Amino acid sequence: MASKQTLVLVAAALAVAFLPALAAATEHWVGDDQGWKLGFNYSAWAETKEFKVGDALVFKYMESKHNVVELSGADFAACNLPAPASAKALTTGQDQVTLDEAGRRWFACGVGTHCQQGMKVKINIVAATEDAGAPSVAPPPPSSPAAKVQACLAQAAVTVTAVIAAVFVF
Ligand SMILES: *[C@@H]1O[C@H](CO)[C@@H](O)[C@H](O)[C@H]1NC(C)=O
Ligand SMILES: [Cu+2]
Repeated sequence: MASKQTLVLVAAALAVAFLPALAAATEHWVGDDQGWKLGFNYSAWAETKEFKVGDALVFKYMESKHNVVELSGADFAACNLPAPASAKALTTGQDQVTLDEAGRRWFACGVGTHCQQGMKVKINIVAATEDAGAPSVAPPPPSSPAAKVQACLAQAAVTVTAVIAAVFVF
């Protein structure tokens, strides 16, 4: 019996721990449906997004035409690219980059003069918890059914945890 209660407690605790994380992680398709290409303003694109620790970037492009290189801020500004054929370039045509810590990261296309032509993007990554109160990142009010269900689940998990904890204590 005790083990059953323990299982329930563990399940509830896991639900509480992971629901917010699942809700928060976002995959940002760079350029949205336009992908990674010439003639697109990625600075303007990045300004409309919020990048949080745990999110990921996905660069989607034709691998014969472009690639992705990560640069320092100074190299980014000057479009100083790594040596050609550098192993640093991402070249699959659908490259995923996890944003695993807060700070700035700089990416560009390493082909020809694409970087000079504006095929570059600076990403500002904020801590996942730091901005919870900011209006621009507040979760939408639970108007959608999915959000309601999620809010409900989280609340239920908290309640279950509290009840079980009470059972253990008393
Ligand atoms: C891209 O957008 C940014 C921000 O909206 C703007 O400042 C910049 O001039 C644009 N660049 C080009 C090449 O249009
Ligand atoms: Cu390119």
